[in-house]
Amino acid sequence: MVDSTALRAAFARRLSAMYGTEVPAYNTLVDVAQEVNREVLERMGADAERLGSIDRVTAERHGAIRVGTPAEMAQVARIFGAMGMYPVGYYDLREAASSSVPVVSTAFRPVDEAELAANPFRVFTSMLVAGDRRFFDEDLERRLGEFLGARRLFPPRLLELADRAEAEGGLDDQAAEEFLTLATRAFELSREPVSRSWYTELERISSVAADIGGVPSTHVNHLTPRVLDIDALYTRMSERGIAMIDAIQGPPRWNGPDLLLRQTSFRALAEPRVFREDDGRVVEDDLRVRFGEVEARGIAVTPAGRALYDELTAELDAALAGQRVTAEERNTVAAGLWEGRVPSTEAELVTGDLAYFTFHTTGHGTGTRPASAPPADLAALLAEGRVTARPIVYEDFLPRSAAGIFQSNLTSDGSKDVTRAGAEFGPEALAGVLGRTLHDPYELYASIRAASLARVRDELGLGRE
Ligand code: OOG
Ligand code: NI
Repeated sequence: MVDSTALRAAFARRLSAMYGTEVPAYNTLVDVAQEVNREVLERMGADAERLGSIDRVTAERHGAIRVGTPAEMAQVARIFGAMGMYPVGYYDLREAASSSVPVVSTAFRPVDEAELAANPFRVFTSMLVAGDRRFFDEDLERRLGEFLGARRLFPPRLLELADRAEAEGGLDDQAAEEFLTLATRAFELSREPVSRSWYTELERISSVAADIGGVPSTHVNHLTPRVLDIDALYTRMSERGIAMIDAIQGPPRWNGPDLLLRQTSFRALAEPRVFREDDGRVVEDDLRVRFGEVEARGIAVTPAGRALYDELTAELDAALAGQRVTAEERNTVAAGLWEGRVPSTEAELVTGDLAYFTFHTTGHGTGTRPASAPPADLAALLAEGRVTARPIVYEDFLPRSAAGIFQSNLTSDGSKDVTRAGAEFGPEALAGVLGRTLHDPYELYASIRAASLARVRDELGLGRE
């Protein structure tokens, strides 16, 4: 029996091998990330593994895919469900300033602590909102519906195996092999001809819409390795002559713990694609839609921590409004803001309830009362050294960075008619499409924290709260 954890790990490896043959620069990115990770491990020892073992980090990837309809989204949920990946979080990229990205998104990922530790593979998945009048008029919505309704992204056999795997917790060896082969193939770049006029019509509105709705199949948009020092990686990729986007997205490099998520990418590459012209001729041309991204993950923050992050981001924008600054200058201003306002130690993040941690007994009571009963409150337990805190890594995404990633790789500005009202499509609607719970990331982090506190109370004989 190949269980869902093993299916997920194997699928991540196969996608990685497949994407490496399709986009060789991805292999360079993975090589450089691993080189940097080895150096960080040598330099920092055990501290380098504070946010995940080196084995986890080395294997860790996120993918991004884009689908066109609720029916396709529901099928994706079944395929990932087979691999123990469930929808977490809601991202509305339509709202991103001035951008023409007519999608809403979620991330499929494991939700349990042990599953995340075994293999945290996650896939950022976006769905076109064809009913949004800021982007598509009624006629185009109808034609999109016809085009998308006529294509089949996932063969019935793949979906059947997915359902079986989810119901039974895995597949036998032969069925697992078939499932993995079909699932990987579904995300390969297709050689099927793309209608030039249809693609171009959609591209005028949004290159993301064209990438999704202009082609008869789907594909991985990018696959992202994790790196322990993204600043070092950025410099090294540039030295290798790979054109990176201007900046590292997310929190700045600063003098304190890594929080949330920092990401950067290299620019979309021209890839050969087959087109059918209006006169019926089939020609080879190229498209720039796929790219390589890399990320450094930090500690998950609580709602209060996130509010602080958003506030500092808004202040940074205000401070730099109308100025042309380099990425380095921007980082300096951001780091300055952070240093005054964000605690620079994990201990203060714990006491300020700004970030998520798990708690563990240390087996000793240093401090002043080694033989006495442990104090009941967490702050005292930490102060006495009876309990230690370990950070919980951020497993999710940042909408602004996601918008930035989309944006930096669009080939056309597209057009968005902001005078029209957008279509309502919130988290409840997305959950309805998925036919499953759309998990709230904060609740997941909080429950991992709560489970660790319950263990601490048991181990110290403190009784339940
Ligand atoms: C997804 C962009 C978002 C991230 O890492 O924030 C994303 C896409 O381009 O389809 O992958
Ligand atoms: Ni990404």
